[in-house]
Amino acid sequence: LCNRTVLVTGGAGFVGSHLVEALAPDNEVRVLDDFSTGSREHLPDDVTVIEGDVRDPIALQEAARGVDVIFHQAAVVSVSRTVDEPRRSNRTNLDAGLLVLEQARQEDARVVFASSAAVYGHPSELPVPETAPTEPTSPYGVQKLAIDQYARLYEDLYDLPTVALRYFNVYGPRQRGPYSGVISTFLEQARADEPITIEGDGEQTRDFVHVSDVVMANLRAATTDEVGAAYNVGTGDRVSIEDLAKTIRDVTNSSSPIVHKDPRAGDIRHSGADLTRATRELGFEPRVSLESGLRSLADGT
Ligand code: UD2
Repeated sequence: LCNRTVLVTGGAGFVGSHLVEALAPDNEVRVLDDFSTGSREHLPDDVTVIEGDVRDPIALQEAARGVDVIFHQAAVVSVSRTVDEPRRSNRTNLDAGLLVLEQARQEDARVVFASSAAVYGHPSELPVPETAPTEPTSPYGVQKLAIDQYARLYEDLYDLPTVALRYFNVYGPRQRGPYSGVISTFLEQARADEPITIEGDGEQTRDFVHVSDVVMANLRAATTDEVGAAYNVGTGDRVSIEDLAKTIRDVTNSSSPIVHKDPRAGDIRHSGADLTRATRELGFEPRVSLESGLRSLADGT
């Protein structure tokens, strides 16, 4: 993407900041972020920062004025927080998403949405294609599914170009904090030579996709003609949490023991993306293998 004016909501966050970094050299980039979890340190100097809440129509209007593309990454990403606070999280994850769509209509801008594998709940088949039944198991999944469907509908009803990207388990640099995902948790534990804590038997599997590949999917989504659709963003490979723990211990040369605790309530057993549609219609092909992604994380490169 080049010579465009773009808005990244949640641009100071984990995925958002990597996207901003990729866009900034060739585009005029604006970031709307409330810095509740994101950080200014992640942002290049030449981006315009609007500090504000995506739920605030005035802030959004200012941020979106004249843009060609909105990458909507702002969200409450903690699944457990959405379980504790379904209405509050709904305002950020769904109401704000609708506001983004309305603003995009005003500006005639394309919208690329961060959706989630959470829309599938317990997948009915593996790998799971976009056409599989959607039965979320958390408010988070319901909120992401609703916005994913609104995105499609806005293309249908108003001819607004929209794309929803259903992220699987994203990992990479800058992911940290209590809700940040198993890879960053295991890495911290391994580095400190503390026990690596597997929840449950460790036989559950996930499709871990490197944040640089998620950025690539967003860039493709910004130009594809195949709009009004949702695409899986994963790798197509699944790894068990037990194997993940061992690999992380190896790449960090850690002497951490691997221990098991109680399984997480409502945990999804297996999750993996069918990339047929994303490959065919977006030209999306993930490049970073889990092994090399983990190695570079461990080396800090
Ligand atoms: C991911 C997404 C979430 C949502 C969901 C949809 C992340 C960080 N979260 O949740 O936003 O899209 O998929 O289904 O990508 N585990 C351990 N030990 C730990 C931490 C986790 O064993 O210290 C296990 C956990 O029980 C689970 C697996 O690792 O089986 C992955 O956990 P996660 O929180 O990284 O991600 P997930 O798949 O629950």
